[in-house]
Amino acid sequence: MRMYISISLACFALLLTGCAGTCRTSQPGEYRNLALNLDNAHYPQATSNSVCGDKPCFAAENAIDGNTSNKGHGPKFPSWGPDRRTDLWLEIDFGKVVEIDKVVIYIRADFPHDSYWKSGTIEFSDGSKEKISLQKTAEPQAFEFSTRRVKWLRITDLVQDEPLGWCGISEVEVWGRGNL
Ligand SMILES: [Ca+2]
Repeated sequence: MRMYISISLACFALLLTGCAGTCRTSQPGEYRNLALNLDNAHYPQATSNSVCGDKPCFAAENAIDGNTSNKGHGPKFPSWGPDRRTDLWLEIDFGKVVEIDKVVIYIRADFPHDSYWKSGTIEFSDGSKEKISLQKTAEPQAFEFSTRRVKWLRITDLVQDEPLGWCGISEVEVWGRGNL
C-alpha cells in the first residue's frame, strides 16, 4: 500500500510539473493575441476562399499558427497563399464574442517572388469596417481602431498592382480580451 501511495504521489508530481511546463490558460481580461491557434484545434479558426493548389503550406490556418517567418514561401515558410484573384477573403472566427482593438499583419515578403497588397478592408461581424493600407515590408504592420465586440473578422478587398502577382499573409494577430 505504501509503495502504491508513493508511486501515485510521484505520478501526481510529474503531472503537475509537466502541466506547468506546457499548459497556459488565459487570465480573465488578459490582453493578448486572440487569433493565435498553436494546434489548429477548435477556435479560433481561419478560412478563406482560395488556397493555391490546395497545398497545406498555403492554407488559411497558417495565418494564425504563431509562425511569423515571412521571407520565403512554400513548405519552409507556411503562409496563407491564395491564387492570383481580386475577390479574396481571409476570415478569422473566434467562436465567441471577443473585444478587440488592434490587428497586426505580417505579409509574406519573399520579394521579388512576391508582390504585395497595397490596401484592404477589415470587415467585422458587428457590421463595421476599417480600411487599411499595407506597405511592402517584412515587418509587422499594426492597425489600431476603436474597441468593438465581434465574433469574427474578415480581411478582404485586397488590392495589388496589375498584372496580379503572388501575394500571401504569413500571420495575423488580433489583439484584445476574450474572457468578457
Ligand atoms: Ca503563420
